[in-house]
Amino acid sequence: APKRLSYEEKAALAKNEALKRLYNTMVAKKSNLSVAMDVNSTEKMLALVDEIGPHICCLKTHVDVLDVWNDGVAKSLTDLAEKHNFLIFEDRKFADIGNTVVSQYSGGVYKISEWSDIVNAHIVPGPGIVDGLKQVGLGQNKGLLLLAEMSSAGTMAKGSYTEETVRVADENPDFVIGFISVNPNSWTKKSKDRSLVHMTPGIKLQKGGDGLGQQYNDPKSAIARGSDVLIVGRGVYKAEDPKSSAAEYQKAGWEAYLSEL
Ligand code: BMP
Repeated sequence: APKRLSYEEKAALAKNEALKRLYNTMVAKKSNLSVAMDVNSTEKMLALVDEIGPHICCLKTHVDVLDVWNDGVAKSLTDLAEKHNFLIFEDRKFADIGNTVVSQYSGGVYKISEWSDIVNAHIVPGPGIVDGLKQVGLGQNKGLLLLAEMSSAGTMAKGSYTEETVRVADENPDFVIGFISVNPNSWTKKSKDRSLVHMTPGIKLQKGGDGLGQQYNDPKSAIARGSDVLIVGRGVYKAEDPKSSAAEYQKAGWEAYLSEL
């Protein structure tokens, strides 16, 4: 098998500004941790992000679960991103035709393209969804992740569907920066582009599930399966001490990465 590339090597190969920035941030902070701060209170979300900010390379948001949203909240978020040096990934999971996602990405109440660096999309509609999102995001140096696999039980994103995401990514090297994936080593062999990032949700130090389909892997096994960035939600924000939990996941993820090189 070809040797695994370091984050520095991937940064050097990256064709997209946001992707380069992500790898450079990971190297600078020694962090491959992305926290999913899925709390409903905007006030609590901002306070927790300020606490755990030093430990993450990327904040994953679900803007539509927050109880308050306005341009001031967006500004607070981007200020925190600058203060702690992390990227913002809005986990919007776009899934519509190109023309509709143009508006969903740039307009509405959330104006996602104004404050996020990275968004993601399902390829269910076909490649037109990438063309639409690219129309908005490329000129602003944004990046797009494709959902190649999901962490939930019974996911239909598998087999030829997963492989199709590789084809769509290879056709859009300027804008598609990688994948949401769970077991990338099992299907990425055909990918030409070794700069692409694999971001993996469903990570917890204690394996198990949540009673609603989530299936957890630990940091070490996720990295061994080819993941680059570990996404942790409840493992951090439900912990008694979110900051020390984030530090623990940062250390576990980074040691797992170093042991793979
Ligand atoms: P938690 O670690 O609390 O289970 O949170 C996982 C996060 O990752 C959630 O924000 C969820 O929406 C997201 N996610 C996931 O769990 N599985 C996927 O396949 C894709 C996701 O975006």
